Amino acid sequence: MLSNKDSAEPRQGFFKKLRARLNKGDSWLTYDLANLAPGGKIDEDVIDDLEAELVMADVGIETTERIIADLQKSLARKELKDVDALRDGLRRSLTSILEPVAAPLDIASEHHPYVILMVGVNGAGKTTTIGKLAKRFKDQGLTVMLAAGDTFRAAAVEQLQAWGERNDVPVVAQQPGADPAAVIFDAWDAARARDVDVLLADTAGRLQNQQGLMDELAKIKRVVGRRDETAPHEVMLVLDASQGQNALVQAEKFNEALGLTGITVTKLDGSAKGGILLALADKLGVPVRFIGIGESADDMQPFVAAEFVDALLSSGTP
Ligand SMILES: Nc1nc2c(ncn2[C@@H]2O[C@H](COP(=O)(O)OP(=O)(O)OP(=O)(O)O)[C@@H](O)[C@H]2O)c(=O)[nH]1
Ligand SMILES: [Mg+2]
Repeated sequence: MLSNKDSAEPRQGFFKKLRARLNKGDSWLTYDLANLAPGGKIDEDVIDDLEAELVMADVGIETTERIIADLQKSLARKELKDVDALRDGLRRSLTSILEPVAAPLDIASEHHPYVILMVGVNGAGKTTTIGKLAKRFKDQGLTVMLAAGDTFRAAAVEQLQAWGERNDVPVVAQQPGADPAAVIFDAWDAARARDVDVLLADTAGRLQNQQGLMDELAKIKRVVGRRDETAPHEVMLVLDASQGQNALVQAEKFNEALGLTGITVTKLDGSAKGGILLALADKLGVPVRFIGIGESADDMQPFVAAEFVDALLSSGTP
């Protein structure tokens, strides 16, 4: 197995940026914790207020209930003596929800090429994520090829080619309007001929309720499978965190249509509070591979549950 190796240093820098950028540096959880319990005493009222905060932060009602039930048990056992104890309880609960989906993407070397099919709604960050991944894989010593499977949007091919040039990786493209399945099929042949390690396939954005376009993705998946029945090895959904609970609906529908194997959550640097990751983990259970906190290639790193919870619980100014 060739794995995604990350040195500690960029990781530290990423955590600082994540903490500073998530919800614009405002730690809604800790800020509110101190405010919710001004006298420092934790009681049912504080837990009720916290419940409302979690729901508003995109955690969703059912997942919030799960977290609140955990805290109520601790309260009944008289374990929540003060705000610190409440924060520790929250940390345990959030980590236990996120830990199971924090499974890094492993590029298995027996698949040549290892095919990653990128899907998602318009503007979620698919093409940018491909560019960032191309750089990451190249830096790890893997050879990479990109397939311009978005033949629909006028500038999509140029956008992918720009990432290809920047990272010095080849891009397989056809004319606008070409059948995306054919583009990706041909790209597979080119990748195999050149003994490329990873083939990253872009697709056009589409809404989860556009049945014809969802069927098109299923076709792409089938067609790639004709060359290598184990491909695509990763069907990765890209989700824009600022879409809140709607991102969960997207994830459920794309999962039904395609059987997702991984998710990348982008735009955690905007107004997003990040609660959507808890909802995704709890309700869907598909591994969250990467999180994105900006437009540059360094602004995306593998998802680490404990680190993310730390960013939620600590304020932006260390
Ligand atoms: N702030 C921020 N912007 C991002 C992030 N990821 C992507 N973007 C920006 O989001 C915009 C859309 O990204 P694309 O990669 O073109 O999205 P797409 O899913 O390929 O879009 P379509 O091909 O139109 O469906 C671009 O301006 C990106 O730079 C992120 O993590 N943070
Ligand atoms: Mg795109």
